[in-house]
Amino acid sequence: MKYQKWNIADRVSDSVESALSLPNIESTILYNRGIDSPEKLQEFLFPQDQSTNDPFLFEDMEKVVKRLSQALDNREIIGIFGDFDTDGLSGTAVLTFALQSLGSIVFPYIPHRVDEGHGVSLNSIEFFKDRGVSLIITVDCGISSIEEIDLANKLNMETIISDHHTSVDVVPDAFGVINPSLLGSQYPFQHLTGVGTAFKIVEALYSYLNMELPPEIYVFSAFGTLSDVGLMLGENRLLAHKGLQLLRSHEIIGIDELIRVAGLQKRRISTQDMSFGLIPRINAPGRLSHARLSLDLILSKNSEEAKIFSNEIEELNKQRQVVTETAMNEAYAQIKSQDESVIFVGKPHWNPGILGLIAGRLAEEFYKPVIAVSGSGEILRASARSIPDFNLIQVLDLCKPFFEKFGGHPMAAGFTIKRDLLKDFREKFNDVSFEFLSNVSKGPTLIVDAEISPLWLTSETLGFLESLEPYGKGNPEPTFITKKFEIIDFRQVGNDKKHLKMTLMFEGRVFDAIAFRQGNRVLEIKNGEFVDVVFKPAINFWNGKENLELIVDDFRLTS
Ligand SMILES: [Mn+2]
Repeated sequence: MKYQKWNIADRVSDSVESALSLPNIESTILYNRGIDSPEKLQEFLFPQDQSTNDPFLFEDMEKVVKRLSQALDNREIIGIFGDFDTDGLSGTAVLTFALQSLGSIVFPYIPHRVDEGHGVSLNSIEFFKDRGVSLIITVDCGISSIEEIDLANKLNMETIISDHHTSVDVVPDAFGVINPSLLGSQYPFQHLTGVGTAFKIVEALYSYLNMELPPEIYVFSAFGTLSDVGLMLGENRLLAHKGLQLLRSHEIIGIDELIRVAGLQKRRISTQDMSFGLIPRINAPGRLSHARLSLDLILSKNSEEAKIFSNEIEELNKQRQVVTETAMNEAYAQIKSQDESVIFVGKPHWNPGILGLIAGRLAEEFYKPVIAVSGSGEILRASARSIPDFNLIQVLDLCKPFFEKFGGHPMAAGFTIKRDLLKDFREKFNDVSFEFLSNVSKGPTLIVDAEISPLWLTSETLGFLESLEPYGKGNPEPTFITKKFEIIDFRQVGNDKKHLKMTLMFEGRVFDAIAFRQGNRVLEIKNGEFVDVVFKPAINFWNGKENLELIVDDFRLTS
């Protein structure tokens, strides 16, 4: 992408360098992530169980754990209701696996994305009742399901809510609520994900029963933690880090099958493999058919069955890619005729499950707020994605009378709207956005960790960079700049010549570089010219060989 501004961090002083006992570039990268003492360094590089918070700091945890242990003693049937994205699915897997391992009969329930939508569904309450459930636990949702939990109460089922979403209304009348974002929560780490919150319940229960947590619990937790764009520090970093490590070394039938169909190497699974390889596959069934398939795979204990599930998921993921690509091309055609400061795209036939993907990609590419709409009935569905400093929820809130339903975060939201109101809403949204956008910068800023010579990249320094994983918010993947690379070759690659591949030379050494989705910038460069390149180093496995490749964020001709 072409960035408006490059922001290159200063190198650290000698005193930081000697405090961390690491060379200057390494120290600079760590300092940029708030690490300035040996203690912080130790905790960051080797997150330990001891550094997590006591789960009993949640106000309701003690009574929740006692209730669960009573349910185990009385052989009660337990229902788990989880959201349909990777966070909710992995949280459902954590609770289901943990309780089944303790001998419980558990019925997990995942709602259909379009037919049932977010939050506890009335269908599920009936489903649980029919199966003799007496205790329901929600995962990654529930904090605004007042009516549904009232119904459960009426049918003599008790509910434990585990959620990490902030509630705007009154809290439902549940037996217990575990939620780090609850107003007045005493729990010290507010950034837990849905699965992280479910993990804390399991951690508390197992410690109450004096038992060790099975490795599966950590592995499942890593998925939701990495997929929900929470802060990748503190307990989230521990869960993702430990989960990844255990995944590399333990057999977990369902996940192993997913790794196989994705063509990844289990022993070297990285954050990127998770974010771009496994998590999109886990999300695919929920987008195109039913997320239940992914839960069945994650929890599968039979490799024949897991093979069938993972092949089905692979097929759905391929479909998801095709459907998204087609829709993206239709969206580009619509954008051509727009010059507003916000982007509207839509087609009646777009699958509602991919609207968020489309809006997200366009927002990133055009650096504008985007609304993607679909539906052929009277009620249309829409997903909206934003850019930093433009608070979608605030803007949409000013358009509230137009919506049937609406919700989300400052960066991502969704709503349903009557077809006849779409045109007026669009005008209103444009007007309101115009004011808000006057305070937002016109282009994104690229944050660069350090200027380096690419000769700095050795197996040793690449190993150091690997030790900083998992990346995420608060701990972004290290990004570097090298000035004055000579272009010795370049070409467009991929479908529709989407990407730009470059061969670059620096002090006599040659480097492969790829700029994803920047094929259209081919006219900016010529062989023999010099460019300043912002990139992330990556190791590429090809034909059994490891190659260094520079993943290019942006480039400019050297001035
Ligand atoms: Mn979540």
